[in-house]
Amino acid sequence: MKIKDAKVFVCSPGRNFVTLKIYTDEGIYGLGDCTLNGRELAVASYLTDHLIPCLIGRDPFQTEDIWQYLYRGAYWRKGPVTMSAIAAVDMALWDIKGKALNTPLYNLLGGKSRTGVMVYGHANGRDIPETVDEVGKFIEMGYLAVRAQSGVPGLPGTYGVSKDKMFYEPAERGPENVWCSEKYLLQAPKLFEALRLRYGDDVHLLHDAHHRLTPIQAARLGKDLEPFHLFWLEDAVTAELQEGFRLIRQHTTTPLAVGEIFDTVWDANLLITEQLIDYLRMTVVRGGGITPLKKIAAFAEMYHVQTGCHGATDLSPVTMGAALHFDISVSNFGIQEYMRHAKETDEVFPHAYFFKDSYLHPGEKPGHGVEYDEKLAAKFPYERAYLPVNRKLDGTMWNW
Ligand code: KDG
Ligand code: MG
Repeated sequence: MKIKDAKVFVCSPGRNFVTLKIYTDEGIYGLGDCTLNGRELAVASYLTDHLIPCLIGRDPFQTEDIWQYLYRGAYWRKGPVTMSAIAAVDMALWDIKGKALNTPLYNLLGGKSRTGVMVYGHANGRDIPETVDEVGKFIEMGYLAVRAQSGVPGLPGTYGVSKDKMFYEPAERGPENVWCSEKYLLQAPKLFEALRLRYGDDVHLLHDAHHRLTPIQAARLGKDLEPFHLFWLEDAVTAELQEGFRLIRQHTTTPLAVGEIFDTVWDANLLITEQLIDYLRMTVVRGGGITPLKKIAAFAEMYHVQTGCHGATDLSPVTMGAALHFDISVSNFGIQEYMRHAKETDEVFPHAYFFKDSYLHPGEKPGHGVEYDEKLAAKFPYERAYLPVNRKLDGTMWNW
């Protein structure tokens, strides 16, 4: 079998998505996601102008060699544009393999290690009472784990809080956001105290600080949250300085998750080998595809670090499908994020995965089980988009 052609599609059914389709001379094709929120066209160009010409004529079963060729062979390594583009190629090739062998992708990754994939949903509210009620809606739907984000008194809005509830854009650009760590640090523990009072100890609760704290502030938050035994505290600090996590770890037993923006294992090398984190958030699209993610999971397993793939709505259903096959097969799976996509998105990307009896299941279709309706997608042209920005109360630019 040979790769005959490949095309990149950009569409916006509710939000932007970039999809790669690789065609073979035997009529089988594969799909990959390379959506990079706010920088979509850069990845599309990297694929069209640089990677696709190198793929033609190659054997699509050679996932390892093709990955090495695109990564090592470029000389220029890493970076979200490069790695998202390589990820799309890798996802599409694994999809082709599954289709050619007529088997779901998980069978090529070691087979099922569990019956279903535990996921967490996103609950948000303008204040604590509203957030507590929203968490209840997910528990009623059968979720075993819920992420809770609440508005902070004195701040007009904050990360993860939207007027929309079940379906919302996690990175909606509006007026510039305003941030105050001191106000937030007073509020967050009260939210989790209220949640434990209402729902008891069984439900897993998660929280995302979205890169806004310093290590010592994160240590304080982790300590204050200990009585409410979170499943994880995510992205408490920006993680360019991996050593910063030593400081957090010294002070708290709250489990730590990080890595949704990491693009190779080198972003997490120290975090893993020093056991400074509990969950690694890298997912298939950002981490360069299934080929490297399998290796990273095996490496993390040696250091008691579990997986916790990013699954916000800016990752397309193709990434979700591929991630679920990965999740169900790796032995050190922890949890999978699951923000439901809008109806238009699901219609453009019909998929085999489904939520049933509290778990998400990848389905039994050959490959990753996600399709792309090109005709329908053409009705939703690309719309330029940027992620939000954040400033402190005095106007200083801060991390969003
Ligand atoms: O594009 C950015 C989003 O994917 C991100 O803000 C969502 O932090 C996020 C999460 O945990 O889902
Ligand atoms: Mg996050």
